[in-house]
Amino acid sequence: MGSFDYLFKVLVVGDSAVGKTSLLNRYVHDVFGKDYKMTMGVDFALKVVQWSDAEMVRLQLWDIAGQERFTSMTRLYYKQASACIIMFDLTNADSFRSCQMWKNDLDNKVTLSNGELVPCILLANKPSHLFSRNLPLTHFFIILGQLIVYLLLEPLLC
Ligand SMILES: Nc1nc2c(ncn2[C@@H]2O[C@H](COP(=O)(O)OP(=O)(O)OP(=O)(O)O)[C@@H](O)[C@H]2O)c(=O)[nH]1
Ligand SMILES: [Mg+2]
Repeated sequence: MGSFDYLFKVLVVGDSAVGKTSLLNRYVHDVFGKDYKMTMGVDFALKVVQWSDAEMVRLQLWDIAGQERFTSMTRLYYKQASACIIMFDLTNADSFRSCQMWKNDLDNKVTLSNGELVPCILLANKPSHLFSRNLPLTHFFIILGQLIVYLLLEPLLC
């Protein structure tokens, strides 16, 4: 039986401090640091996943800085992306509102080789933070409501 090697370039985008670097550090190196050190431009990590006996998946994970000052530079790295994770922080409503901007920005800069939009998932981060910071439950429901409205309207907007 032949073996197959797949390579996917995955972008991770979202506002500053939502936890993009932390997610990748956990996924690739299994470490988590409490201190915040902003990403300067772009970082890169590689994760090899043995998908099946015959299939190996190589994930090129591109950690895109959320700080606006890096915008013009980081967009150069969107080229040839296969997929994208758009992240927000559950305790930061602005970071959720920005997800639409990140999605539009991505769609304006890059498409798949067949012209289709790059597939994205929306990732809500810091659930533990939500409870440890004792935020009012209304905060959570506001974000949940916005998410539901977005999911209902999104097909109409495409
Ligand atoms: N409680 C909690 N804190 C988190 C989580 N993920 C990240 N953090 C913290 O959030 C802060 C920012 O995380 P980063 O991963 O550096 O954020 P970033 O999105 O890479 O930020 P930029 O590089 O500026 O774009 C750090 O202090 C992390 O320890 C999480 O799931 N839960
Ligand atoms: Mg970072």
